Amino acid sequence: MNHIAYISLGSNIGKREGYLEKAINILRSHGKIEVTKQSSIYETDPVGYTEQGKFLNMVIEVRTNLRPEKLLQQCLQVEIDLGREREFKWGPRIIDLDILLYNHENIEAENLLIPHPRMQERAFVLIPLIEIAPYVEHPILSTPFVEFLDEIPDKEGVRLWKQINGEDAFVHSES
Ligand code: GSY
Repeated sequence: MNHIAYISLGSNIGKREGYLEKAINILRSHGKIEVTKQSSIYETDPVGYTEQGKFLNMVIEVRTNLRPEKLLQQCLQVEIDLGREREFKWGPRIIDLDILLYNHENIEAENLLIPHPRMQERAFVLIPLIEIAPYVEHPILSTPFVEFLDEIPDKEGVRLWKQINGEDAFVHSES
């Protein structure tokens, strides 16, 4: 697997944790994707359209032989497999997968922008990303992501919900 990518996952409908787990398992079952790291799960206040439920968010690192367009297709397929319907753009969703980074590349395709355009402004992306990739730099701005954290206002809207690594492993669970 010769490419490394970071993917943000979010869910704010139904069994949110279950959807995150299922999404990761579907990715894992793909022969050309290896899930190499996963962040803790954070409960986060909705950003943008705020009249909706709280999200569970996390970030994973994958190693893959897929080019970015194929990786995007696979992410969309996961959303379809889990039954996501295209709701209105900023509204609630059972699962959302966004490719944040692909190697150190800057990709501007019609349906795919990498690095993800607003990733450095979103605490619900930055906090889990930094947990698993503390030294990674923004490919265009050449700034380590950890340095963006001081500048963003909504950090208190991101709360640790389930720690994945470490001793106090399970903070919350949804049955
Ligand atoms: O961009 C992903 C979907 N999304 C989210 C999200 O995942 N988490 C939070 N906290 N707010 C969000 N607003 C949108 S849209």
